[in-house]
Amino acid sequence: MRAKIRLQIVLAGTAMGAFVTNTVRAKAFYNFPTPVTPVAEDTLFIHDLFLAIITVLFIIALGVLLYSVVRHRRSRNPEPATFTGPRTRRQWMWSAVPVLVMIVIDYIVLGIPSVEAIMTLSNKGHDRLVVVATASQWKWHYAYPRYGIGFNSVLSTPRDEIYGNAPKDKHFLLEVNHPLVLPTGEKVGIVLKSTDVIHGFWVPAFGIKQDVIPGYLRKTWVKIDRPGTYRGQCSELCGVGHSFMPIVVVAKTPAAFHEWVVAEQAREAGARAAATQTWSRQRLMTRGKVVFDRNCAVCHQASGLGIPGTFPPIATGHPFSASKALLDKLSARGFYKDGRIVEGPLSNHIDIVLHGIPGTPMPAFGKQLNASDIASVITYERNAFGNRTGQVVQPSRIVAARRAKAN
Ligand code: HEC
Ligand SMILES: [Cu+2]
Repeated sequence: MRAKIRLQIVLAGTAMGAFVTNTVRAKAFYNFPTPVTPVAEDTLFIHDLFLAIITVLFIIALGVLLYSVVRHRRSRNPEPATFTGPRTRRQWMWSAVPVLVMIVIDYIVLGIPSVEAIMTLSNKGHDRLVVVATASQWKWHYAYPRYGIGFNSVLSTPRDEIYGNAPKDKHFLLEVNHPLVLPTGEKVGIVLKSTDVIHGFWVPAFGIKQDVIPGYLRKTWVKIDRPGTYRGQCSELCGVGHSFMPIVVVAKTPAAFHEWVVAEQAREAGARAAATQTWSRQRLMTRGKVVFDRNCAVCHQASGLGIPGTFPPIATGHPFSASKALLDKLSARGFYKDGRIVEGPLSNHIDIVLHGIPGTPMPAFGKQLNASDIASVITYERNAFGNRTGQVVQPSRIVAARRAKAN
């Protein structure tokens, strides 16, 4: 009997020992990712401190419990105690001391670092750079007002991996066509906006998880220690594409960052220049497919068949079964009288892509895509998926449509 109990204690002790060494080593396994910002460092520090304290308390409490079970087991002391609460001074001590210990732990040992961490998080100091991150169903748009650049950042995981037809990459669903690029060692303010529903900006290595609320401006900040690629995800369930809007941040040294800014400005200037050229049909179609797959397929599907009830098909001959409210909005613009996108007038098509369809999930792409991309995607929609209008839209027409609406 005795030997058995002793064995149990030894086993429990070993398990606990393994647990403790594991938490100590956890850094290398399933702990937080290595922190790279002051906020993340504070968070990890508090987490480790808390874990160390509760591990010690847990061992003490479990030890006392096991000791009592063995020491006062029935076979040794069949008289049950009749304890009715603290009476003597000593009994009061036994009750008061743990309460005091908890107060010290909660309000001092953990309280002070916690308040400090919250103050770090709400640092109002000067930002060397401000970027605006705009969340929409289901992508991010990053703008750098100071440099006049901005771009969409959309999932780049191939569809075959998503649908299980190809082996999954190491960064499955955590890869984008165009990451957010930030300089290291500088305080960067990140202003967060949403164009539709609540999204969440979450990058674990930064220790940041900020809800993005439509109609409000939220702000957070980072000061990244070292160059690298940091991956995160939208952390608020925001619709069917919720898992398809990761956040990828590439941190570069300030010098490399400025090189990137210059290259990016040149790329955007190139795109603006391209918008003044006349594009061949082939060029529009090739670019249009890329733009469609990146920006439209999340809803209208790469097949162009849409999703009944929610997202209308683009492909010809597929009627859209949806609520009257949704259908009315389309028929008001000449779309979907009998399930053919090609019957929608071109000028309305342009208007829909530029300005979206208010009151529906169809987003306004006017500020997210450049004129060439919008011209390409409209040309593509009107000439792919069995749609044979033969119509070609030049970027200059989009530039003009934008201007007309702006006035
Ligand atoms: C977030 C989901 C979503 C995305 C992304 C999206 N759409 Fe739509 N789109 C919709 C919905 C919903 C409607 C239908 C609205 C209604 O019923 O009034 C629609 C309607 C349309 C229509 C008119 C109806 C039709 O199918 O003929 C066109 C054209 C269109 N979208 C083009 C685009 C293009 C081009 C893109 C990409 C640049 C795109 N959409 C991206 C949701 C989306
Ligand atoms: Cu989201």
